[in-house]
Amino acid sequence: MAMLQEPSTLHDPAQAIDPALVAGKAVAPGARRPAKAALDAEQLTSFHTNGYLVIRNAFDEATLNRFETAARSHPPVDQVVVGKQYPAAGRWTLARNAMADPDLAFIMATPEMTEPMRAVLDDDPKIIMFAYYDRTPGGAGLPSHNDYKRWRPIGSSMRWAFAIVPLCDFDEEAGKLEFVPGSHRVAHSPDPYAPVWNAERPTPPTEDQFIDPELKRGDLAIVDMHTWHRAGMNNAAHHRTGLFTKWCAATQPPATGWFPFNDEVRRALGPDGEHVLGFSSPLPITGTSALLERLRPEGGQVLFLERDGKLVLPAGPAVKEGSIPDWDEGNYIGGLSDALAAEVRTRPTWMSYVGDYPEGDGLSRVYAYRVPPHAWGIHPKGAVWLSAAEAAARVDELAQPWAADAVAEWQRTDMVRGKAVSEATGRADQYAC
Ligand SMILES: O=C(O)CCC(=O)C(=O)O
Ligand SMILES: [Fe+2]
Repeated sequence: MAMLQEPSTLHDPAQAIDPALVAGKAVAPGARRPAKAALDAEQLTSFHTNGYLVIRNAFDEATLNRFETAARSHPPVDQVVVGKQYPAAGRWTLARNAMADPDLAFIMATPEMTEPMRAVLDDDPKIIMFAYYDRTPGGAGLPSHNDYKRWRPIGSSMRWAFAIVPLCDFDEEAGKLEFVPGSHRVAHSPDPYAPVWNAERPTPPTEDQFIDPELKRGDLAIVDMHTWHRAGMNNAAHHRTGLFTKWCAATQPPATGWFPFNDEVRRALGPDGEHVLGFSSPLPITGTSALLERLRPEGGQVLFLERDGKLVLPAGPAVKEGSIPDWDEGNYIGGLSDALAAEVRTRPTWMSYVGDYPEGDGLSRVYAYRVPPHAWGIHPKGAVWLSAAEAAARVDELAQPWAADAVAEWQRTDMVRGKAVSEATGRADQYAC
């Protein structure tokens, strides 16, 4: 079967550095063009070799103060800490749509932030999440982990990186943030049967492999999606605070779909900055739809169901699954998968986000799966399999007028997609499928 892309070498330190990239290429319309290259070749090589890079004093005091003053004016309680009230010992966050304050959001659109991210991602950088973390005195640290998570909107892109700005020194007292150099080398390979990519299971590091990068207030730490890290507990008398952000390559969206930011967050980024947000909408996501594709010699065909003279995509609800108590939302694969099992008697082992399309008073989040040739197959009553061109030609018969566009979007060959799973599947195996 033809491969749509060559195997990725993002995590291969030997990858050639594109000189145009170092010069800051591909600045999107409306993006601020940096006065000089964001990262030099040595910094880029260091990021790809070690899986992290620290830019010292990346932000000036005026910028840090503006963000910090705004953060202090909002209680960092966007995430409930069960049985506790701020500022009891714990980790408190200001995140999600609570970031809709220009004095919090502006920092995400500064060239000091976006241009290093553009360089390491080798693409337009898009915000997946941004949060202010406040680990109060006595707050517990985090054990060794990596954050590539197939069930999370903030972890399932195939190319993303953390960008962290400490607002105090992350030292022995306040709690270090430590990395394992080289632990990001997780092979990515194209799935043999579908236009999606697979990440290998990582080898967990041992505790003696961590190094302390000695992060200080105002530094920018950029950390690869697969790099193992751990955080110490806060033994200081002061709060351990910082800006924690995740960015993905524009052509490699989260496989679960984006965290649904509202338009206030987009507006808070300002007219010159709003393009850096991966997704926002004033409409809620109220449903899901599936593109179940089979491959024929003439190309991909997607399953429609003939219902009352119309051609309908198999659909489901948009259920907040809650099988894993993470704070992000946007992964609706669990409910869609249950609906597919009921309606067409199949339960795809993974699904991949395609887009969000208007339906009723909200949006339908669309996921795709390609049925492999060795599958038993999907043969529901009223099945009509259409190519993108056939769907476009029969648009008057489509119950969802956008369905042909969604098929064409799924069949684009310039995107790199991952395999997302429901939270329940991720719970059973973090590296499932
Ligand atoms: O608290 C820290 O410094 C680390 C945070 C972290 O690992 C995470 O948010 O994934
Ligand atoms: Fe983490």
